[in-house]
Amino acid sequence: RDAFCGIFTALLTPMSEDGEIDFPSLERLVEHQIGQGIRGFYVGGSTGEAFILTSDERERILETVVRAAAGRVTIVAHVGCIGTKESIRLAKHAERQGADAVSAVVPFYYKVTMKEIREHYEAIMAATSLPMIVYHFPGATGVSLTMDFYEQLSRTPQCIGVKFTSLNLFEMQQIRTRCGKQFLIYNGHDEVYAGGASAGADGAIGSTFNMMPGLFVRMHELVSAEERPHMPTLQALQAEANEVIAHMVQFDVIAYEKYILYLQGVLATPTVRQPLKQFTREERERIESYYAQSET
Ligand code: HMN
Repeated sequence: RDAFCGIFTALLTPMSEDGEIDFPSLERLVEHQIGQGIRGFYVGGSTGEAFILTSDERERILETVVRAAAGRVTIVAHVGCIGTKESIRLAKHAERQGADAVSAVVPFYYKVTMKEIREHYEAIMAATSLPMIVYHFPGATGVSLTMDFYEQLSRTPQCIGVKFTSLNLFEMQQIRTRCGKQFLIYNGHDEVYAGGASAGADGAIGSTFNMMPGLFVRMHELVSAEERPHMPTLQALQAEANEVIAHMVQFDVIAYEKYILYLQGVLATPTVRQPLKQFTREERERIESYYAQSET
């Protein structure tokens, strides 16, 4: 269980200027992250631009990350697609590659009921022996999962938890109560990590950990310590992270994080894939002058 608690970086997918995957930068990003205390990687999620990659690309990204991480951290492969068949294909590939768990976004676009959604997860689980982490992101999928859904799925030992990307911490707390202590909850909105931890989250999966893993690793240490966390320190760390996040959300999350890692020399280019918006020169200058100001 320990291997699944903690800070998981939702990895970006570095790209070259023509929008093709930049594997050397991906390896550099993996290396840059490991050693900063993260527990693992969430590979090929929203931050990884999964839904605008081909399945072959998703497979090659996972292979690269597994190879580069070389057993040093836990690997969760996001295999979710809007269809069950393709999700199963990716899940089987993840198992062959040696991922530690799979995760799948709630199927979106076609309107199905909780029953079909549950059967979708059951079919993916039946296809491999890997643990499953449900990916709940109502803001993107438009699907709100019910408490009965969580409770039923959590009775299947193979379904080990949920990545909860919502600001509704009341609902997060209810999942904790309804599904029991064993069921892992990952906070998904980095700006409320400290709140999510007090609502019962065992860890977090987030995109901003690409840019600032250390802050969240420190917060995780504070909230997991035996004694009561030092609240002023916890609040100050969350405030520090949120200052960056408040600036970032005025732009686009993925492009912003790539741009910062590009400035830091980790990525070779800050390119995102079409149809995502590339930053204009004016936007780049605004970001650079913000950081130049905060350094002075
Ligand atoms: C993933 O699947 O890649 C992520 O874990 C997504 C993650 O939950 C992020 N959500 C979005 O980008 C919509 C957050 O880290 C988010 O970027 C952050 O909380 C800022 O809003």
